[in-house]
Amino acid sequence: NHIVIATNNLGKLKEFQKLFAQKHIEVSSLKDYPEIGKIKETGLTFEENATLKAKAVTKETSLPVLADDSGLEIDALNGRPGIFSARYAGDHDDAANNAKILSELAGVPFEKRTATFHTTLVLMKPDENKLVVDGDLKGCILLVPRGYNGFGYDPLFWVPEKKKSLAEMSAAEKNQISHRGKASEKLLEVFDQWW
Ligand code: ITT
Ligand code: NA
Repeated sequence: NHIVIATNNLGKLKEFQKLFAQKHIEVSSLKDYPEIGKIKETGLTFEENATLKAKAVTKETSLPVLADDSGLEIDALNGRPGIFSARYAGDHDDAANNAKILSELAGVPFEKRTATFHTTLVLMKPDENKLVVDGDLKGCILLVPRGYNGFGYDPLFWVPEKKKSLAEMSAAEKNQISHRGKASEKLLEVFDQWW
């Protein structure tokens, strides 16, 4: 089995490689298809954006494709950055995004910094038949970053049950509890039947 992951994000790709290895599913990513240009994420929801990515890549490759659209929803910011998480501070720059979140939350006490990480996955066959699953992780936005693992907003995201930020966890630990890990688990449960 071989799936193309419709992502340019190396952090996501590494997590999927680990998650899918258990099922002996081989994955490639958009790095292996440099001819596929930027896909415009013009949707208004995670599912619409994941579907746009999946459709564009299955058209180009004629292979089954998995697309991931994710984001961080911060309660004190009315759910922002949400679907705008990747380019919140302008271009896709993790450090700038994190700095923007911290400055917008300046003065907001820890107990009011609750947030949810969300992932929607769309698995699509070349006939455009799709399977949609999602996963959430609840936590809090730290006052200062902690940890060096993971990617994106991980250093800012505190998981109370684990008493660690996502960036203080190993890849395996993060996959066990994360939004992407939970969504992938659902996907893998129905994968054989759907395939
Ligand atoms: P692709 O569209 O190519 O997959 P992207 O990074 O643009 O890559 P999204 O549109 O889903 O992906 O944007 C999600 C944003 O949220 C992006 O800034 C990520 O760095 C961040 N993000 C997603 N999952 C994350 C996670 O598990 N931990 C930390 N940050 C995450
Ligand atoms: Na997106």
